[in-house]
Amino acid sequence: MKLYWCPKTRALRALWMLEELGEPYERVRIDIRDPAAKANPAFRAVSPMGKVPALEDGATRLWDSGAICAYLADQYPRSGLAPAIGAADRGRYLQWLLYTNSVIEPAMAEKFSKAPVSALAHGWGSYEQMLEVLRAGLAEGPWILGARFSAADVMLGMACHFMQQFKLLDAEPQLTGYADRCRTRPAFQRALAFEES
Ligand SMILES: N[C@@H](CCC(=O)N[C@@H](CS)C(=O)NCC(=O)O)C(=O)O
Repeated sequence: MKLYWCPKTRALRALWMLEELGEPYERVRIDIRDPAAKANPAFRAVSPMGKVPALEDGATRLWDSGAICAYLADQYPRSGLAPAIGAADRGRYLQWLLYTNSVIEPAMAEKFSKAPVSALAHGWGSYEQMLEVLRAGLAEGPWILGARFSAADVMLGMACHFMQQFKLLDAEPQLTGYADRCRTRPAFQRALAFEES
């Protein structure tokens, strides 16, 4: 497998996921702020929008962090990072796996661009609703599926990590506690170390 990535981007989600997975992979660094690097044809064949993370696994090409986490967890089931199809918590897993890109990110973009909120019409409701539902989902913990860590925690945990870094969770002890737990995972620490190398 080949991961196209760039430090200080959403690619950290895929890096953490691959480190949790423990399968061999190659990291290809693409500076997305450099137009020449972004135009790299091998990269663009995997990532048509020129975005990171992007993953190549044989003939499979993915260019979205959520899709990459979903794919890896299912493709490598021995990692135990996804409940199997038919398992009782499969539905809950899928719901939360998609929450970061379908609800957290658009709600944040709306809030910080000061775009008009239309909680009824927009699939992500509102920023406040997004936080309230996430809090409720994590009420039992320690992970979003309870005792079991999964790829859904990679997506949600990284979202909380970034929100905390941007000082958006100062009044959210439950969500900062979750981000802290995520950061203690050795795979998270390894992914972070690649960013700094
Ligand atoms: N939905 C995508 C978004 C990826 C994305 O927007 N990545 C940004 C970096 S955080 C990027 O590559 N931007 C470069 C560009 O659009 O030119 C995902 O979750 O992977």
